Amino acid sequence: MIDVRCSDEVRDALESGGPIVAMESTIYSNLGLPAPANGEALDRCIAAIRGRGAVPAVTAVLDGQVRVGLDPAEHPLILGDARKAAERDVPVAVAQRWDFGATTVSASVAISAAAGISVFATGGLGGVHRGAEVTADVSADLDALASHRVVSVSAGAKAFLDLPRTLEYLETAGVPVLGWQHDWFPAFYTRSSGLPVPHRVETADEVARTFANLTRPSSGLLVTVPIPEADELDADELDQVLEDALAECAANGIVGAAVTPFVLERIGQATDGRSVPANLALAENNAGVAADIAVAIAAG
Ligand code: PSU
Ligand code: MN
Repeated sequence: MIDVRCSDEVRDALESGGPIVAMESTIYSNLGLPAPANGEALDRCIAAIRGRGAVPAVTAVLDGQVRVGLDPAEHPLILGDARKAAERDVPVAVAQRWDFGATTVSASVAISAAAGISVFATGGLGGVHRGAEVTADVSADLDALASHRVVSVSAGAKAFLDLPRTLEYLETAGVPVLGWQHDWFPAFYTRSSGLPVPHRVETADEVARTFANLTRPSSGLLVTVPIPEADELDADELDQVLEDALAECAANGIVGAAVTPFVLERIGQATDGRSVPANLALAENNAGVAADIAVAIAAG
């Protein structure tokens, strides 16, 4: 099993059974948000988690070490150039002593489970890519949700993915999908994809009770939180941007792990930066909801 180095604060919380919210590092690196929004996102998510009574625990591979919980002085290390580390890359990043392996959702969920952390917050989840019937491009995030006993909180998944198939995958994999005070699966920048969520929940206690009653010893659940109304973007405008970005990927042979960072960059450019504040707002909102859930789980 992987050897995880926790910060003192995270270790203390683990020992006392206190609430902890794990975070990924890809969204804060150059593969996720542009500077300086990435640093602001990190600060706001951490503040949201602390403000709701939980301990934030950023995950990353630094200098070949799997880390959970960073000292603020170390934050600059995750705001720059990164190598993307999905779950399967983590052992390689350790063996080869990568300077900075930026954890995706799948890596973060796996590391959370290894550390004994029950709740993880992110912005958007990876999923089944459009055209996956040909490319077989299905994010490892989905398998990780099915394989580790962790609650993941996200604003659904971006509309450049195949959202109906993403929901089908989660159903097949036995992952409960709970809509946070909302009936629809969110599409990241927009509150609704038009697809209903299988179940709606109103409170963190409901999530905690669902988590306590999962039927499998090591599978997780997904809580989908819609972006706050005031921060939502226009769906029609985004559709066009996504079509164009995906066509550009196809034309330039951009495939596999490179697709998501490429499309994210194009969305940022095409929406003239308006996608960035929206991304920050939803990530911060998710972090707060995740903290409430962690508090409810810790209260047992
Ligand atoms: N979706 C976003 N922003 C992101 C990602 C996804 O809106 O930064 C990142 C997350 O780290 C996610 C990863 O786990 O991309 C999924 O990549 P892939 O599609 O290659 O599995
Ligand atoms: Mn992929």
